Amino acid sequence: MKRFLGILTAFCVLLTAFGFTNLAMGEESSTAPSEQILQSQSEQVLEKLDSRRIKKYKLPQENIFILKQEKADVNGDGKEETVYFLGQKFEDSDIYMEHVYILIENLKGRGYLIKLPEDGDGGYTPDAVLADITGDSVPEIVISLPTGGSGGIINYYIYTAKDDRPRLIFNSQRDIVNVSGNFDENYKAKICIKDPNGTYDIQTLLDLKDRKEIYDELGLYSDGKLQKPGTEIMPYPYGLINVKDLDNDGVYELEAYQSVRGIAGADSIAEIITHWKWVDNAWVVTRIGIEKE
Ligand SMILES: [Ca+2]
Ligand SMILES: [Ca+2]
Repeated sequence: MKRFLGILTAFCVLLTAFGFTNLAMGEESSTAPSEQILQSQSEQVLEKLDSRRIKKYKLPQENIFILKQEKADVNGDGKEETVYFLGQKFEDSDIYMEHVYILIENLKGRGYLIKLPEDGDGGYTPDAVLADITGDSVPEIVISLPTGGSGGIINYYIYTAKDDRPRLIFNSQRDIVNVSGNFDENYKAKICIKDPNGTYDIQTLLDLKDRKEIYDELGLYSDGKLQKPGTEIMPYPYGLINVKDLDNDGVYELEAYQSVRGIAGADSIAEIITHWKWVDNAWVVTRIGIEKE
């Protein structure tokens, strides 16, 4: 069996190991995979899941590959389970996984399949890491699914399998701050950010004078006068989430990045960085930062 080699970075695709990146405390997370990694993964030969398990767990008959597997106590019973991260692709040469699944099986061979939300269960170079985010010393399963579009959008899901009751506790399409805003007079953009709990209600004006030439050319402004009042900015979903112990309490939090675009997709005006912490069975936003691009 191919084993976890101990290369420990969050959301960094492991080139040679099939094991999960099991995030133990004290290790640093890193940034998104590069083009080089995409290429390497396409050359990687993935093992197919055996037909016995495919039948047993009612998986699709065709092309179910083991993307990663790792032994870890994910249900908290004190014994290790085997956690399989599975992907279905239509051609062996594809790097796009149409669907990904989690399969958890105990040492006696009893197990169950976790299906991801159907509207976002595929991706390029999907990855999974194990990390305790809820603070009970039982690791959660953190899945990243790059959508492959020009926006660099990545879907993230976090599952707990505590007591063998699998539950989706983080869904990047749902657990995200609300961002809105529009262009304002004098090459400025107003950005409003609200978190789901209503703790933050931020309004800020972003100075975009450095884009004067292009905005004038596109007819958005003329000598600082907004020509198309009400032109909205375009907040994007997450482009990256790092799993990190941000407050040094021995439990992981999420450091999430989402881009804000201006007049067009290529006009990246700001990056919003939010910190998410699991407290008393719910997500709490503990910080919101805005960086001008
Ligand atoms: Ca946990
Ligand atoms: Ca922490």
